[in-house]
Amino acid sequence: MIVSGVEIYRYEIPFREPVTLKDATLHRREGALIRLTTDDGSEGWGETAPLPGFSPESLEDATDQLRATAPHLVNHEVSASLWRPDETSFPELSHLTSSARFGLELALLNLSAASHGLTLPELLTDSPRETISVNGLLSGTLEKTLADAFSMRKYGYRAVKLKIGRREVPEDVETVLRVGEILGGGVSLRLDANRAWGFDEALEFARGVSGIEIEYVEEPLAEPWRLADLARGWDLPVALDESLVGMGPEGLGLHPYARAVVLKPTLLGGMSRALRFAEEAGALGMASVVSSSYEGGVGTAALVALAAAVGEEPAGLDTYRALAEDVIEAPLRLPAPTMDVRGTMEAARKVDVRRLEPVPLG
Ligand code: OSB
Ligand code: MG
Repeated sequence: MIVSGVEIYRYEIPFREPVTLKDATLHRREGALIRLTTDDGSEGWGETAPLPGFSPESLEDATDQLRATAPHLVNHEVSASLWRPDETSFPELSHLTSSARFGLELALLNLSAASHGLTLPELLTDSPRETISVNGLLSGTLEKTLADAFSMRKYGYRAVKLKIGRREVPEDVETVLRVGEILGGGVSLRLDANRAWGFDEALEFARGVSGIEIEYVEEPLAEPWRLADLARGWDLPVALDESLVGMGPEGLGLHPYARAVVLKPTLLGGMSRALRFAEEAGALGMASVVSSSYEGGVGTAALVALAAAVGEEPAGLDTYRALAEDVIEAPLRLPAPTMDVRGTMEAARKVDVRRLEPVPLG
């Protein structure tokens, strides 16, 4: 089969409530969708949505790259061996910014899966999981955090992740202890400090929470090069997130202290790159946690596929609850502690084009 059609669209999805990321407060999620078609009628969608504060590229830059690059995919052969395309099979994609590469690669993968009668996870691996677990996200006031922790335990979440580092350390310690009490032993507790702390604050935190079990803390340090030192001096496991951006999968070997890696394909530069990170992490004994960058339904479904291919760690997809609506006809079944993989793939194929604004090609 041969790629015969390329379209690019812009979308805007309002957030239920404003979302504050780094210094920016966002009222809506904006991004681009790519649709590739073959002349037998198969289609594949991809999503490019740089995340303000986290992606170095703007949506304008990424969209310009899509407009310039997507037309070169026309007449490309869509073979089944397309699974995990790498730089050599698609040199057109190698120079792109991360979000643009994620989007175009995803459109190609989805097209390849569709034209071979496979689901995306089946294209990625021989025996994908049928359901995946989702990691509940806790943030906001203490009252809201405790109430949400209570319901997440009740609804059967296997893991929750609490954002820390935005208050004084003693307040974070207090929150973590109380959340830990509510969760009891059955729900794994993950923490994310987004590089908020100095070395001494991190140590103070570790001493404060030493009584309870914590799966890992993502990126505790404002000076990430001191992570190895910290990992030696405190008895909390560390997970890498921001540190992976700008590092190749082969660089993971330099961080043997890490318990887990948080894989965000929109920020890392695509599905195949995230898969290579997961492979390398596995070889080093680290867990791989697939995680979102506030994608819409098309991108989030791709993360579900990746999680189904990568392993059994609960995936960080709870950001989807922040979206008030979606560009697919039937929104994904989130928030939820687990997701049906096949149903998710079907839902993500039906994009409501009326909600999109066409972008002229370059
Ligand atoms: O810090 O992990 C983060 C989403 C966008 C930007 C940064 C982050 C996140 C998430 C995703 O937390 C949700 C998750 O990992 O559970
Ligand atoms: Mg993080």
